[in-house]
Amino acid sequence: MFDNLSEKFANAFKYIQGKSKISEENIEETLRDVRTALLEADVNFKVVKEFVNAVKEKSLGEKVIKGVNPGEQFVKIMHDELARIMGDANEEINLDRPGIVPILVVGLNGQGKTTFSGKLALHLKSKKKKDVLLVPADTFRPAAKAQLQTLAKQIDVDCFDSDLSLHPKEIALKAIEEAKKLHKNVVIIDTAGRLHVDEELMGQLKEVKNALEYMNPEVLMVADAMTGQEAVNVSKTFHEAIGVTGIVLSKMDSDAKGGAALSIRHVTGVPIRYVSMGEKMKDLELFHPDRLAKRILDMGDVLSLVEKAQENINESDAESMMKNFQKGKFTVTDFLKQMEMMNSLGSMTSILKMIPGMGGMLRQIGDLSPAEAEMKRMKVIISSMTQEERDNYKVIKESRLKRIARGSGNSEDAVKDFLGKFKQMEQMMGGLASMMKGGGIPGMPGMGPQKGFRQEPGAAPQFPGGKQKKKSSKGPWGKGYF
Ligand SMILES: Nc1nc2c(ncn2[C@@H]2O[C@H](COP(=O)(O)OP(=O)(O)O)[C@@H](O)[C@H]2O)c(=O)[nH]1
Ligand SMILES: [Mg+2]
Repeated sequence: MFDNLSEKFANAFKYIQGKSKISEENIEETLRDVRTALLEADVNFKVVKEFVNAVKEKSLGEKVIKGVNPGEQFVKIMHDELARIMGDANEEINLDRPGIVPILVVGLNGQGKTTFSGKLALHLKSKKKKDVLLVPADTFRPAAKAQLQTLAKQIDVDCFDSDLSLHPKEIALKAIEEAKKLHKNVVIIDTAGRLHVDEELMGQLKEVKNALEYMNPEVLMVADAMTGQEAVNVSKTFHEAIGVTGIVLSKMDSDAKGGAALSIRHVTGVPIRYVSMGEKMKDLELFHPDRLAKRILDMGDVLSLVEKAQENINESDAESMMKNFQKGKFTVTDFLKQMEMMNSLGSMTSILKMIPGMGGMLRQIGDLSPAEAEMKRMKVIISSMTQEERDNYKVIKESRLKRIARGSGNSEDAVKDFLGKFKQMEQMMGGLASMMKGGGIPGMPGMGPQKGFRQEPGAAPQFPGGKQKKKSSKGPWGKGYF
């Protein structure tokens, strides 16, 4: 998502890089390309026009700041304007009020309403410590009830046993009664959709909303980001017909061009509150316009990365790894844990994009999927290793090697290859650990020995534990284990 836009913006900025001052003439080409890029990303044309005008006005009006070049200044203005059209700060729904908060989830068919209902329930339960009741009220597609029940079970949240022969309004009212008995804080009602906006659907949703009006319900509209301007138009129609209090952009993990995210707030006036980023229940993010603007501009999103790490990484795992690391020990188990930590944060590409400046580099590298496939293969090999082997791979000789190859469905060469790579990693980790103790990174000129340590040019690199090993023709790490 946004890859294309990021790339085109980066190209557009080239025109003003190195200029000493932004002027009417030298900004023209940049603005023209920014405009084209936005239109191609399917951003609403009125939003584009307003955006480009605002950026132009600010760039020309801006005083030259010493030490900041006009290119950087321009990117900052772009960032601020992008964040502004998407809505400035994150506005999550307010649940800190007395009584039960009903949340109606609305939208067309297949947009991701049922999936989002489950994700929101999990988010409110785990992050906000709310007691949630999920309510299937899609009387149009009976299978939707079973779908929601399955999700509810998966995330361990109560699901109301709705009678689908009733009007959704009746279902909602009965569910609220039940929620009161169960002392719930939040009731999430998953409603029916249609293929297209129609009078009947709007009438039905309006009735449900009216019945709950006394409780001040939230109405969250789920819009599929892949449908671009269509999502914007449908949201506008829903808002005008029933009154929507927040928008959820779904399928943001797809290769949607970004038009919906960049226009929907501005066109409808309704804030985007959440972004749905995949089919798993934990794939839900709060919508942060400023962070998204940074991602679009390749400025990275370190805040989100840190948050993700805090949420997903098991502290005791990290601690035990750190202890091993300090001892200069690195086992296959540690390696597996590291890979799992990486995976829990998302795909390699998605993590790297959060690091400032990596977006552009990724575009040059192209596809990272071979590296991800390699990681998967390593995991399969490790899963065929016994604990003893994981703690000390050196016990793996011929017969064990055969068994691991067979068990993991790999060739013996593939297993050897993995062990060879692991040995390199072990040595590197050992080297890092000794450097932390003041030993210097082995084999790396300039990063080597600290003061008081002399090394002859061309001398064998320093290895973990201070031992000198023979230099081999295969570079500083020596030959592979096999
Ligand atoms: N990739 C991706 N797929 C999603 C997302 N949200 C929903 N889906 C998929 O889209 C399809 C329709 O979702 P569903 O929740 O049943 O839509 P509903 O008809 O609006 O309730 C399902 O196959 C979901 O797995 C998302 O954020 N990313
Ligand atoms: Mg559904």
